[in-house]
Amino acid sequence: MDAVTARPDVDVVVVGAGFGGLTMLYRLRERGFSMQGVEAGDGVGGTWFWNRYPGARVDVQSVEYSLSISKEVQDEWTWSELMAPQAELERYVNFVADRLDLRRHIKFNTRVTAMTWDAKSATWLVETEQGDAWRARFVVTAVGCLSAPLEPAIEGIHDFAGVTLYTNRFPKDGFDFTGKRVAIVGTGSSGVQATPVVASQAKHLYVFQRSAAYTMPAGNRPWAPGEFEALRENYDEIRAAQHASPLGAARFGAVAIGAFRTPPPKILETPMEERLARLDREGWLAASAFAWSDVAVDIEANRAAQQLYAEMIRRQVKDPETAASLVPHYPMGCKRPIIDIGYFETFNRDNVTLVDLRKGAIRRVTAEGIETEQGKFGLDVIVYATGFDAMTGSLNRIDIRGLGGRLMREAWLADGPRAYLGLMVAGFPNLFTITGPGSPSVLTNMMMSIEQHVDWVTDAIGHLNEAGLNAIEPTRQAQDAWVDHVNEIASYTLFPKANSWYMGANVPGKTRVFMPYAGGLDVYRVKCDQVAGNGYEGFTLSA
Ligand code: NA7
Repeated sequence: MDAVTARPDVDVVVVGAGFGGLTMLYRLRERGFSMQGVEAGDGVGGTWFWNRYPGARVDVQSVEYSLSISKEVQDEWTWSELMAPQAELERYVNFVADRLDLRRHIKFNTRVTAMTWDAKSATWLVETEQGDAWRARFVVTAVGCLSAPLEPAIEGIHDFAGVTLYTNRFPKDGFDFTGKRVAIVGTGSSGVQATPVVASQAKHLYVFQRSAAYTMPAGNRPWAPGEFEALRENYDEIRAAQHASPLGAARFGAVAIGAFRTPPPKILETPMEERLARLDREGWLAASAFAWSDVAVDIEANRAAQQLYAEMIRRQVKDPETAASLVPHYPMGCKRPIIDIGYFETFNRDNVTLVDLRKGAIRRVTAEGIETEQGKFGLDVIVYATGFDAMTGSLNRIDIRGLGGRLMREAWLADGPRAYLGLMVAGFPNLFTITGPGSPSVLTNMMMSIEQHVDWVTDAIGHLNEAGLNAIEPTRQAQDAWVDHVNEIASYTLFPKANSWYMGANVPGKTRVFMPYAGGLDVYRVKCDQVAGNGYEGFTLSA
């Protein structure tokens, strides 16, 4: 195709058909734009399409982890319990796609491999592994923050003669662990959620733990009679509370997230007897970073809360050695908090063994099982719950070439990802990144963050159209100032103190920088609105 004379095939290409991509397509169609959705999987759902492992469940209440863009969708869908499991979320996302008639805009089984900006025609050429090529005025990536799977760097991983499974690409029809000797490698959210379910089926389950996790009971339950119907009547109120919340979620789950901005007492100013009395009264909540106002910002306070957390584990897990191994060694609240259903109790079962890799690491995987410095484990199935190249992985796996042919992943190599508001990247005009690095994204209820980004992007494209303009790009000064601000906010927290995927620390060679914006979705929303209201401050708009 001749770039100079190239004409766009569509106004917008939207990459990804999870909640972000679907919401974007819906909003663009409302405004009359032509569009093409592209999705690597054979169905909609993104995270909820790929992560079909047993026990997978959302960690926000479903009435809040749901789309507010369509009254029909909101009024017609019934959640079956407080926090929906994966299968229900997958049914919901399919319902959304059908009810809003979005499927016809999406080409499935199609993986975008390259996007190239052509400055002369002010268009992107989007190419796929399957040989498609679309030219578009704008591209919106809705590729997810946790969607580029990480293969663990373990020797011999492909030598295993049994069944190898990955939580983030779990078989659609599930897997029956009955009678099997099973290993779960990894104790992040996926490993923790899968453990009790796999343990209930397997002959024996070995949980291979490199870092212990901070996890708490989800407090999930079915609805009381009439409870959901009453909530559905109240959606306006629920949405308003979500909008006012820094997390995009205002209802209480396992922990009192709604109390985020109402300072609770300081643990260091609370005598030990009162700390323990709170533990007796409130259980896990009293052992969380939400219960004390100094735990997230003061390392001494954090250590005090860790002691309460260790005490809670001792109260749950009968074997003292296992209980001690389950206590995390890094500060509380620096990795994404996990909520579970019966995780610690699972270690009281006779058919479950915790393999604490801090006492002897994995040497290699063999045909028969896993060999560690502590001995060999014969296995029939290995389930890897080893995580993702978070926030940037899915973008960096695409050859995104902006002005001057510069590759985005190279632009981000030295200093980590740099983006203005997490929405756009200097040198990459007309490319919007839904829940991109530098936005609140993974620190919030993703559904609210997605909707906020989608609305902002739709308005920005609409504004360019109405003004007869062709291109929008952030200035380097605005981008630098925003990245400095993101880092400054992170420096007030203990987030940078753990080797987390927030920091890129789980990917060998990845630059360590705290990627999401920790200032709260409510504050961020105001900032984005101000930027747009001031004529897209910090952006260059051109004809
Ligand atoms: P996470 O949270 O990144 O967890 C991955 C886990 O796998 C974590 O415990 C890792 O230990 C462990 N891991 C990774 N590589 C290895 C090797 N080579 N050997 C042993 N253990 C390993 O991913 P999840 O899928 O659980 O959750 C991701 C997010 O999805 C979650 O936060 C929710 O927001 C939803 P490590 O901590 O690196 O020592």
